[in-house]
Amino acid sequence: MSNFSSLSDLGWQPFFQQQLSLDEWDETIPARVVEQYKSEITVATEQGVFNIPLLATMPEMVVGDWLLLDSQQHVIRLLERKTCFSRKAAGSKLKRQLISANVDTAFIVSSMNDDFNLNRIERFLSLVNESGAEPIVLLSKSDQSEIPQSFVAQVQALDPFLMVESINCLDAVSTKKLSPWIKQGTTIAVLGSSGVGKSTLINTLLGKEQQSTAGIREDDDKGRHTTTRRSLISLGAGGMILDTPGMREIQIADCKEGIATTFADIEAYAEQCKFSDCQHQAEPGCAVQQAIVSGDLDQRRLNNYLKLLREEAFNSSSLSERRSSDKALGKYYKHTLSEAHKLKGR
Ligand SMILES: Nc1nc2c(ncn2[C@@H]2O[C@H](COP(=O)(O)OP(=O)(O)OP(=O)(O)O)[C@@H](O)[C@H]2O)c(=O)[nH]1
Ligand SMILES: [Mg+2]
Ligand SMILES: [Zn+2]
Repeated sequence: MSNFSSLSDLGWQPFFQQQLSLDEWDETIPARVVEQYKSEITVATEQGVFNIPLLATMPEMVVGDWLLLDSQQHVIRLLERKTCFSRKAAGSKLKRQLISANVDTAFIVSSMNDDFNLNRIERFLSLVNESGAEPIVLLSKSDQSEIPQSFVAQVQALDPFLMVESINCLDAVSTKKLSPWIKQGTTIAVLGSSGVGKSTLINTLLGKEQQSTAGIREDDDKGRHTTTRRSLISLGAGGMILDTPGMREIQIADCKEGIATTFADIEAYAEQCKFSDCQHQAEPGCAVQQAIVSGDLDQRRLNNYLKLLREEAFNSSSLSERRSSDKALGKYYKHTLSEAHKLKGR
């Protein structure tokens, strides 16, 4: 990243500016988290890019966050997030993991080969819709497909208002299509499974090979997890773009509204069901089943909707159980501590 970017180049917007008092505006330095490591974060400011060690007293921060620093580069506070992506942490039933903050637009990339999967696209759409960012589905490797239009049609059939583009990530002429979203002051996240061309797209937009890329497996078109860390990259006056490691089966939690937005068609049918608690299986008067019979709705889409709802309910309840058990544990520690003090005092 070049050393002297304007705040606007870094994605600064009125939403963040409004959070500063006049004193803060005079005395503090806004800084954007562009990379994170175990014990430090990298931030970009108008003065340049540097690392700040993480302390236990600091709030949880994630790539994309805006911080206020004092003149010694100490973190004063974290600004409120405009949008936030999170998922259920891998390998844990109970933890939510932040993926990124303050993303305006999400490119959901899927390649037009054996790795293409509508269920996965709907999963990403739920996550992005929940976050408040605008989703754009990019169907990559248009140069390798003989039937790109049929892939586009399949995705467009999910939602007539969804933005869908087919692109060749290697070709700057093709990626020109994305220019309406590449603009100063905005932040884009590039999401999708490994090998779909996320880093390739970013390199083409940058006009240089900054991010590593690697060929995919020939037998099943899956990628090799080349990108291993999230990094927020400056496109100069074209805003900021976030490269992410491939996420295959991103586990969702706390995502009810995102699912409702993504599957608005099914939710509208469900309003017409005879029973308000209809499960849309074999109940009489089920308008959702009726839509399947009439060919207006795909069984695949309904199955995925029900699956995501079950997963969301399961993960969110484990998260809230964890929150209440954390509270109970806190009380227990306090109680034990005060008992110990009493004992000592005797
Ligand atoms: N022909 C063609 N090849 C592409 C396209 N996009 C990406 N590739 C190739 O696909 C391979 C994987 O691309 P990457 O950019 O590394 O994929 P990625 O999504 O960043 O993968 P991870 O970092 O593993 O998550 C590379 O060999 C790219 O050259 C495309 O639109 N057309
Ligand atoms: Mg990559
Ligand atoms: Zn029903």
